[in-house]
Amino acid sequence: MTGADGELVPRGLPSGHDLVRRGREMAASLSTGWARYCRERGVRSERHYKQACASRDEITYYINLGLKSWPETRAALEEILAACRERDLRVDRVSLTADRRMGLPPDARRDALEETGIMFWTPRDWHGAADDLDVEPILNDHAVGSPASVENACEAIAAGFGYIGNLSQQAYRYPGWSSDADQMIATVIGMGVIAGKKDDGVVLDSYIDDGFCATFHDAATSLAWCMLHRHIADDLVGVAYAPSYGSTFADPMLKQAFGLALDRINTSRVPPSLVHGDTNSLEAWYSLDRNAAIVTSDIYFTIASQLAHPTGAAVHPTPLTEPSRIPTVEDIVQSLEIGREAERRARSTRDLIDWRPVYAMRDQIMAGGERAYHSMLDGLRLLGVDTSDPLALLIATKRLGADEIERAFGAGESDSSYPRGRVPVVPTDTLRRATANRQRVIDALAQLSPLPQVAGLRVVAASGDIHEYGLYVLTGVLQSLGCEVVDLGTSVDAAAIAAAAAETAAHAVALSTYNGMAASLTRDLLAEFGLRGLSTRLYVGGRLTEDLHGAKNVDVTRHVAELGAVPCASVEDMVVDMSRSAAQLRTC
Ligand code: B12
Repeated sequence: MTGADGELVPRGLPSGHDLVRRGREMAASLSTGWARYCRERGVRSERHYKQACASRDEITYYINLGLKSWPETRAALEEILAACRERDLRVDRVSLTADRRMGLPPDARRDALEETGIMFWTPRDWHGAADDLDVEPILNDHAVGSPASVENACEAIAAGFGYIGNLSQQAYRYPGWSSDADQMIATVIGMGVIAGKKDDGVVLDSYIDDGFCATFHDAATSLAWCMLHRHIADDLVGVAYAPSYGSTFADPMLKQAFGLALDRINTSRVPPSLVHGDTNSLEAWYSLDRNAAIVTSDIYFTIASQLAHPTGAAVHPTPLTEPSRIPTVEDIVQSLEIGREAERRARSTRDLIDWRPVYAMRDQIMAGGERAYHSMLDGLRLLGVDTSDPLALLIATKRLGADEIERAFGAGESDSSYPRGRVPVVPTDTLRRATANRQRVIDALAQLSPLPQVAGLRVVAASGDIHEYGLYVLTGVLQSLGCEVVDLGTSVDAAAIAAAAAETAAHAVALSTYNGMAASLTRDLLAEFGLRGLSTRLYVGGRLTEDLHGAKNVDVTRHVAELGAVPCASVEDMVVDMSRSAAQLRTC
């Protein structure tokens, strides 16, 4: 795949090394803040504190929180910290989950659609996050990797954030931002800024499940991808790079084996940010009891692995309500309580686990990862990419995309019966789960009487944000029923969806949206239809929520319907409606 300019690496790009130099120069005139959490523990940086905890057999805890603003987030954190003190629970670090608009340069933020997550509007917000409370702030989302990499890196360093993410979001697209080259240029300068602060302990964070690794089918490709990022960060830029992982890993053995493989490639010994709790196994239709069983076993094995092989990564017990809402204060405290209990049991059962099968799987992932990594570098070179230039590598891989990277450079044996043309060395949970989800819907539809008749309908399908598993199920099911699907992929703007609907004379449009702005996005998309004189039926699914009139996370299913679209709780809902209205759809 190439960019709009038809190239894998656009002509006339600046040298990546010059950009790194620029970043380092900016760092030289920036003083590094010292967060309260580190001050109170007498350590220079979080990196050093993590190293110390790992050597003391201490487990540290991580939570995610990102309400709309720092004052609102601070109030919630104060409650969480008070509840933790009262119950003697430990919480060390909080990822301030940012709104996607934080990835846009500051002057473009106000005009973009509001999603969920925190916005830092003023330097006071940044400094407040590092100083107001005794918990270490992390900026995982939408900092380095985004078009606002430089601004966000500088603000975060000045305030005293020790881990600044998120290289993995190199893969993301940002609302209204069309230049992937400018996004990657900003990323390389931002990495240079962080590199300039390496001696102060500042670390470039990368949460790998946010990017291509969320969709690789082979754990060996995921490891190879981390090796490539490590090469770019460590060897070419000179920044301390810390990949962390976890939310897409369900199988405890694979999760721990992958963690140990990541540790093996961590040649600079930078403690990873965290091991994230499994979030993807928690599905909306599960009971909380079932979620509790998943979370407990997941965190137990993660802690057991940290006790046996300490890396300094903080652990994260997933809130049980994860599938349905942004976690409340109570949800988070409950998750920490589960974590503490799991830690007690992991400590008292240290000798119960035989790690040898985990080491065997780690070695398989490592061997496949090495092969895929060399194949990536050799293959990129053959495609004319200067593999000694960090910018060229980032832009070329962004343009290739996860699917093509795995097809072209994956380590598995060729086999056309697999979706990416290769037998995975160690299959990811993502592949297994996606295939099962799709099959479940196909089987449910096959039980209906009469059978839905939608063959021949042309459907434009897109995700308005990064979430793509729902889209994968949707497109696969429609194709299996004989529809012609025009799949636009993820992070697609309303204007682009409407343009595709007009160009292809689509009979229907399917929009998947998760980021908490379902009604606004539906309104914008229907307005774009109006501009083009389209009356195409619009189906909307995913997480139909939005903050409305001061109320948080309101279910906007009714609002979506009132706007004139068809809200869907499931793919089955859409197929049944399409089948009923097939005659009408064909005449529109
Ligand atoms: C996986 C995941 C991610 C991954 C996505 C990886 C990927 N490449 O797809 C990552 C980690 C990257 C991610 C990021 C974010 N996420 Co997320 N994520 C999830 C998670 C864990 C699973 C969602 C999922 O894919 N499920 C699997 C699919 C197959 O099942 P499903 O969602 O139920 O979908 C079914 C139906 O809904 C339907 N469907 C879906 N779309 C459509 C469309 C149509 C037309 C139809 C008919 C049907 C349909 O089909 C599916 C088949 O059964 C959920 C929590 C959870 N456990 O559900 C949070 C969740 C959806 N994420 C959330 C958020 C807020 C985010 C972020 C915005 C966080 C942030 N501030 O950065 C970012 C998005 C950033 C961006 N650039 O857009 C929130 C949404 C909250 C809300 N709206 O109320 C959730 C609920 C987590 C939470 N509790 O806070 N996320």
